[in-house]
Amino acid sequence: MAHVMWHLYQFPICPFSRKVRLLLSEKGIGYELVRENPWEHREEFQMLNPALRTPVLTNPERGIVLIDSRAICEYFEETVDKSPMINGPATNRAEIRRLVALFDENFFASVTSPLLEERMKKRLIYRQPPDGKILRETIRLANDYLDYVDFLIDHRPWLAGSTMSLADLAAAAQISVADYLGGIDWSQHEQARGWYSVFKSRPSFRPLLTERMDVIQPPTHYGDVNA
Ligand SMILES: N[C@@H](CCC(=O)N[C@@H](CS)C(=O)NCC(=O)O)C(=O)O
Repeated sequence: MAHVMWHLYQFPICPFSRKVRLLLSEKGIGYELVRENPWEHREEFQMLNPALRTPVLTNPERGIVLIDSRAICEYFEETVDKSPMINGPATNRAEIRRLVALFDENFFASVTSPLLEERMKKRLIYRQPPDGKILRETIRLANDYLDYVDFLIDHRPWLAGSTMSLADLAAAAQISVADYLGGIDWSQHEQARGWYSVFKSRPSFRPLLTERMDVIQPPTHYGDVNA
């Protein structure tokens, strides 16, 4: 691997860190992981990012600190030509950005965030059982998003158009975390499953699928590239 100069502060099932990791790998940029549980409010981390959120990407040699997955992705999109991820004519770039926002904002708020709360934070921080009613509701909402992915993939090879883009990376990052936390029922979603299985076998995705959160285990199909 090339000389590593980037350090990514993250935890294994942070969806925004996953999006950044997918983008860095697709662009061929080496990085090292630094494990950070943002809810622990570590003082050094708070000095780095007062918002106390992951991902944070630093380059100590060059004195660079990048914060917020969108800012980070756009930084590399603007500085590295390889594998453009917000590409095509302006209308296509707008479509990519629409779908990135749909997954980063809406899917995260309705599905990933409640799953992280119920299955991870209640276990690790509050020592409480998950709320079954909330879990059922998130699975139902995730299903609506997968219906929409089925619809998109019926009309185009990739989510935003004819080539892979940041929209695919953002969606796969959120969906993979929801899948890890048992929030995805793939049974009725042939097109979404086909699109996702292409991702699962990409070299950029493989390392993510083998990492585990202590205590919280994913369902058996999660890491299986043939599932
Ligand atoms: N808009 C931010 C969102 C980052 C975010 O919400 N990160 C979560 C983890 S997935 C976090 O650090 N939450 C603080 C906490 O859990 O205490 C981005 O795109 O980077």
